[in-house]
Amino acid sequence: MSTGIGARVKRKEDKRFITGKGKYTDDVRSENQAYAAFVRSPHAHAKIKGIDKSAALAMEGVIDVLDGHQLTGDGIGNIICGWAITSKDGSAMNMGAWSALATEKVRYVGDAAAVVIAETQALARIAAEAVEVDYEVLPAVSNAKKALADGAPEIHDNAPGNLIYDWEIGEEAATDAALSEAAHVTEMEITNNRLSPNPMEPRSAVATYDAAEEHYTLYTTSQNPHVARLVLSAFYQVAPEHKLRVIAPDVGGGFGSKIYIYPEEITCLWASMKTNRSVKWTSDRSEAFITDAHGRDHISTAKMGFDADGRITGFKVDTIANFGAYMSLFSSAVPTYLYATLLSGQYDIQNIHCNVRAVYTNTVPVDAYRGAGRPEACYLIERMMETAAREMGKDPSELRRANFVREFPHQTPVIMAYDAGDFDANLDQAREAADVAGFPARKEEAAKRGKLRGLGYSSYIEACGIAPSAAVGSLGAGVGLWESAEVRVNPVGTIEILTGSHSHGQGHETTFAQIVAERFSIPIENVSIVHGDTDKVQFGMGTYGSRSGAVGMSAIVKAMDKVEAKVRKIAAHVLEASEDDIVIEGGEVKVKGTDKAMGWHEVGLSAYTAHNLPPDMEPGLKESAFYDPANFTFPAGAYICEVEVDPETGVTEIVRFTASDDFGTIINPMIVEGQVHGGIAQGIGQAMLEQVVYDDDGQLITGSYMDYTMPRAADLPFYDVHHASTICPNNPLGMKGCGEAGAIGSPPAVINAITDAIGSNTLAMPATPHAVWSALQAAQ
Ligand code: MCN
Repeated sequence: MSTGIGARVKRKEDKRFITGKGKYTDDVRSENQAYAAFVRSPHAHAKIKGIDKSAALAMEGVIDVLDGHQLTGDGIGNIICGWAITSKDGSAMNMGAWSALATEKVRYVGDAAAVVIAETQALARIAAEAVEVDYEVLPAVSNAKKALADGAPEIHDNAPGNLIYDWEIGEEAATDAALSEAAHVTEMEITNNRLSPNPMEPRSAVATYDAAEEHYTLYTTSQNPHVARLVLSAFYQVAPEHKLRVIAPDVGGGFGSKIYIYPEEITCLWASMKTNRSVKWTSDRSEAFITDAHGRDHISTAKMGFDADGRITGFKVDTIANFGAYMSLFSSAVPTYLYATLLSGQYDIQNIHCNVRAVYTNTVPVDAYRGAGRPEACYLIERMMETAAREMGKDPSELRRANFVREFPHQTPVIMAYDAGDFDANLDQAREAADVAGFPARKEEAAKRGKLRGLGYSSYIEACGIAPSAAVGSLGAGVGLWESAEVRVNPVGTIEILTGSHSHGQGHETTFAQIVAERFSIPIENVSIVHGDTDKVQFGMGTYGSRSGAVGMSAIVKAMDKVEAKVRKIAAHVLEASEDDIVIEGGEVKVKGTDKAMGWHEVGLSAYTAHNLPPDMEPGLKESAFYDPANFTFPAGAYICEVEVDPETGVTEIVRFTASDDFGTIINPMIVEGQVHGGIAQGIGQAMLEQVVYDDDGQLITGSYMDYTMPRAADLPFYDVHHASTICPNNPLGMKGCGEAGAIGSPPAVINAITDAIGSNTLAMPATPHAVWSALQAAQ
């Protein structure tokens, strides 16, 4: 059975995961293990007037109680946002100070004012309850629009009116002119609901300080351990890079929420030095709801103008983005370069203008969550397209076709240059698989049963594998967005791949091994993937933005090119042939058209024994590469959702969900389908079930699974997933990312289907039975 590119290889890593043998951060136990529990604010906004630690310190087994003044006094720096956005008036963004332990003020429910270090986790938690923080409660604001209003409580002194930045992209005057001359203008106010990421494994950190070596080791639930080390070292001054090892072992999902360096890891590292103990903290689910970065939370108004033939003439958007109480690591980039730059969708739109105001509120910080900006853009465009089609009496798929980009490369007016795609092919395939032609009959049959049936489309495009580094640097990014890889051929021919990507559910140990096994014609069992340890892997930018395939695997390909070049030289020398005649196949390195061959393992051995190498060749067989792509990749697709609504109750069932995606070259169709299934499940969760709710005082109403509804198996349909691929011209494998597509494309398809069924467009996510029923009543 083939295990190469295109093969449905079962995941190598699943053996340990499904037999309970995974090694997660919370499984790490050090000899001198102590435990941390944070003293968290019950108020959304309050001054800290004093902290009385005496009762907690008096408890037997409590090692120390540490506060923010001690932390800053030791020189630990503030948490930063790593992407500088410049407002349209040229001013820098207003980044308020964020100390890992609050000093003067707490700014959201859950903000930590102190930490208890104790002999057991239970004791640490009990002692944290005994720490008395004297708060002076201040007025709070949780809604972004209200935070911008006159007289709203101000959260950071250096952010007047709670405004972080007021940014724009595109040509406003040209867009206004296009809208004023349009034959039809569709106008909508659209909210993108706030979500909590909820990976299966909660966040965790185990920090150990070795006083003799002045060295720190941090095990943590990170998607990017090298970036964590860089930031911990360069900005938070926890330790110099060569004195800090960060290990992200098995990580049980992240969905973006484990990209960031949170207060807890910083505090554990510092506390391990202060107490000379290994300090462990593991979040429980309640703590995750009030500390893991949330996602989305946009309020937008949008106008889309059309000419008489249904061609889009202009698109104008005004967005308010809720950032929560502090600016998290990549927060500033999400509603700007990951959102507004995607507002052209799959369409040829000459005039686009988008204004974004980023706003502080007394809520958990908001940052990237699966899709990050692109689901918000896609939802906006695809709700507008469907609404416009209804208003103009046009078929929604025909309106889309009238506007599809068909020539590539295509430069949009909002930075992105689409490199390849065939949007018609995806739409055709999805329509056929969804049996759109048979929909009227199904609708009629449903009506006989008293049910309302609806069908909704979404033609999405997204950008992943953010690149190139020079371009993102010019837009304000504080890091490069390349990836590195090292290919180590061992003396007996087995291969270790050291990658800067990090797998936390995406199956890298399998797909990465597939391309290596195919290239060197060796069994996939002979390839292992090493990731997630700054002491093993030279450097890496980690996994987010569906970059590991397009960028991480490309780095492996580049390193394999170098290995192959050396293998050819060695074989040509030993077999006395020309390098050009060497082929690698069937586990051997051969001379084409002859019976002269060496086993793959013999080449490895030759490289290490070095008894018979070409003159001047270095011994050994390991090569590395850093790969910086020339452009993003642009996955795209067409999703069609069909629903049935019970008009008596508003209960909605997704009866059919069809996807046709373009992910370029597909390495492992089974893993890709799994990614699409998971993404769509999260998109359906956003569309129908999930929403973080704060009351006006900043108290979190949805702080547990009793109130925050995660999709369960029974809420989800079977998915019908297809592919219609175009090859990405910007990376050696021709791949496009697949990890976020489902979450980006699916929400508008669901809401378009429900609004089609109920004949009312005034429906916001999540479309709970109550929301659907209310919209239905309002329409009657
Ligand atoms: N792949 C492939 N062929 C393609 C594209 C990808 O076979 N044309 C394979 C890749 O080799 C990889 C997987 O599909 O094994 C996903 O690849 P890619 O799209 O490059 O995404 P990343 O590996 O970079 O993963 C990040 C992406 C993001 S941004 C989020 S958020 C997300 C997601 O992946 N979080 C996840 N999927 C997740 N899946 C799980 N189980 N857990 C998460 O936290």
